[in-house]
Amino acid sequence: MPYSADIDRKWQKKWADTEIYKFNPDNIDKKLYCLEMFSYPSGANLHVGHWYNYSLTDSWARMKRMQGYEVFHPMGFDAFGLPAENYAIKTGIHPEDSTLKNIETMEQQLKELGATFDWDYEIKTCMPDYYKWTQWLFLQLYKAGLAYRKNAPVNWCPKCNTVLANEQVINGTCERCESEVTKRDLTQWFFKITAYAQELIDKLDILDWPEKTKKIQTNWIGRSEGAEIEFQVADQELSFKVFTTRADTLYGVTYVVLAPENPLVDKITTAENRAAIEKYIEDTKKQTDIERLSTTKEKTGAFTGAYAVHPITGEKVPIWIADYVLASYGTGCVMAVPAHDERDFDFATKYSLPIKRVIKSADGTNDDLPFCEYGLLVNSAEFDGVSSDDARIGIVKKLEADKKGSLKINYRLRDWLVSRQRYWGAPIPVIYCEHCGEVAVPEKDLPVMLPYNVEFKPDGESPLKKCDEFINTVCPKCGGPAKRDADTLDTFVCSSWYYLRYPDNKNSDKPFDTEWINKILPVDKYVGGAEHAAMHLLYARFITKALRDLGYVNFDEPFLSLVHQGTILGSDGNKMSKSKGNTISPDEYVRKYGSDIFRMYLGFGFNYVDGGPWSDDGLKAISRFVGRIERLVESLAEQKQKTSRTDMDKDDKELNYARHFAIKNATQDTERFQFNTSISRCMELVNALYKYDAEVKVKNIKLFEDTISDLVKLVSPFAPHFAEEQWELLGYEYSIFNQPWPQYDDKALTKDTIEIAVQINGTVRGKIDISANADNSEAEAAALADDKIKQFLEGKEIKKVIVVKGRLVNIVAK
Ligand code: ANZ
Ligand code: ZN
Repeated sequence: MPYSADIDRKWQKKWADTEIYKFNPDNIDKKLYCLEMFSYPSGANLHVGHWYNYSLTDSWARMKRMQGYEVFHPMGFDAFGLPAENYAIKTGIHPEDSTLKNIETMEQQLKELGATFDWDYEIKTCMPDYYKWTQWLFLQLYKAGLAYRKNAPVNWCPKCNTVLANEQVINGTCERCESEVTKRDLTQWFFKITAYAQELIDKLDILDWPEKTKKIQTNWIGRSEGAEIEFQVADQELSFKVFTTRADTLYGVTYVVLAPENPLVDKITTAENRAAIEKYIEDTKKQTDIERLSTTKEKTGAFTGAYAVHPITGEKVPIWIADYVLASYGTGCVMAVPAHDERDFDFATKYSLPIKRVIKSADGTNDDLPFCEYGLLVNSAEFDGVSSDDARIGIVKKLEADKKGSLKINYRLRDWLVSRQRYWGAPIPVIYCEHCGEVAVPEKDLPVMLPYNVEFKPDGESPLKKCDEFINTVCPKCGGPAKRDADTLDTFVCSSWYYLRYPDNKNSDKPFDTEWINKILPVDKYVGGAEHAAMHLLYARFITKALRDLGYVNFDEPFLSLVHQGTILGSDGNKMSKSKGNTISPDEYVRKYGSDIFRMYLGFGFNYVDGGPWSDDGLKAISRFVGRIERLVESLAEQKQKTSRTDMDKDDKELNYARHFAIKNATQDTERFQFNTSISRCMELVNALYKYDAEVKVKNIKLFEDTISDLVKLVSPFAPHFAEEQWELLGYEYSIFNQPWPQYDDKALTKDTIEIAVQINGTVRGKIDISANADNSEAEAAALADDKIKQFLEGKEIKKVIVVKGRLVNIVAK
């Protein structure tokens, strides 16, 4: 029976009945934790992207399994969050109902894909037995001071009606709906990821991750080495610090700028400037940080009427506010040096503030320009002629001695905003009591259940606020009336620790058993989209480190090796989207060709990490390839009874070479997620087998069979159902996936004889086969013993023989 979807079903049933992919914890010494980023059950179907990620990572996992690893390969659903909620809002179906239904469909499809997932370890983050522990995680961070609430201007998406983390704002717009993001002052929960900023940079070194992703994280964390310098407010007992990376420009400060949000502004603003300052503060609120930092935006600001005292010269410089200074970075105060900073230059020019040059270029080329970046200091008695680099250190040292400044490292990374004004998420386990204030829900009272009967349509307030049965409670401390926190946790909190729950998903006493988790983690291979570089992948690293410091795990990093799959685009080269009508439905192809052909095509048609535009041309080639293997298996069956040889002649050696060449290279390529070339190697081996089958009359049947069986093993990761079927037809024991992966033999790959040319007086007169490691005298002897050469030499006297090792023998004769 030629391969079809029926064969998929046959083997899927057998795999399920025999529980072949069940993880065996007793075999932990050989463990290999292989994980794909789990999916949002937001739409109803698996799309090509899921197939691409899951089926090919499964291919990798299958090879590892055959190589003797005890592969832990779980699957689950990131089931809370905006996509599910928005889908529910659109369809009018309750998020829980739609989500659970979608999960069912997706589970079914994932099974049809034919992967090695051990479904016993499945998790769904929207279920109380999971989110109980998400809430537990929150409480651990809270107790450790790593979760805190503060009032802050936050990113607000008016369409999604919720706050967004900084990472979710892309060029000033919401990453989900692309609406323009505005700012709101709200009291929100944050996780203190900044406490780990340095380690999050440093430990990247030990990770086998794509360099680009490491770079994105490093940039997102944004370490900046500089100094904090203190300025006194003139005639007042007030002071503030600025953060600068250019202490060398200190002598060029002609004014200072505070962020409009800085609380000091209110204290120092003079009566006559107050109205203008207040208006400016209001205007600033309408803008996002990204807009404020835009270099093309015209600089604006307002004068407070107050002055600051220069820490070295004692000069008085005016204090301004301007939106180009962000409240959330550094100290929120800047010393302005218009001669050497472009933004300050624009600002000073606009408001006619003085510009004072204190650096000249080393070669004097741009000294008549209004500003230059680095060079030698001028106009600064003590540091005259000193280079920018040296002056930076010298000036900070001088300030340090006067207690007016110190070296300081800043990070661009902000704490992670985790509360959302939405329904479909894990409720935040905190209670507010009139007497006791903020009270954490005791762990024994977890989970704080998400109620079902809630008006979840968003109106800017947390839907849970209007749910009386949820919001009203009693204080765990004093028993008095109290209210629950009405916000839910960002879904990225659910996914920041899910890899820790999989291996112990049924534990009802703890989120996971530490001893067990320390054995099975870290994840050895993690595969998922590159778009998670600055969010999920950073959050998960942070949570692992926090749990390590709290004693729950003993490793530093959750994901040792990371691969990003590429994106499959529509055939028009655009991102697949329903509105463009360029989406590909895997289901149709799977029905028509079977899962394996679709899987193998995904592996063959693209470079895994690049992806590319869809085309189904290659599908037919894969279909033919599969048919060719089937015919080889049939041909072998027919010939098995025939007379056979057992020696290794030239043809046999050639086939054996092709076999071991394929094993070596396909293994290496699959290991590196280079599936396309791995499959090409298998195709080459099929060609070699066809040649052997057609040309060799009396075959070495054992060699023929062993080569076919190795071939079937090599393709088995990509076409698991098909390979299982061929394995059975070959008459071998179930299952191919319990077989060892083929090993290549280096000896078969070194050719034992080579052909070299024989020249007489510089003219090629013949070719001889000699042993590949023959030395010069053996080569010479072989050349002289050759009949044809002997004829040429008849009657001549040999004067000299020159051997070029491995290439030729030249005989000089007269
Ligand atoms: C004086 C100066 C002179 C500066 C000069 C630069 C060039 P990075 O590298 O990104 O850390 N700055 C400090 N805090 C700021 C804030 N809250 N909002 C906007 N800008 C701020 O940048 C540090 C530099 O950005 C600091 O060094 C400061 O300007 C500015 F020729 O101080 B500099
Ligand atoms: Zn109380």
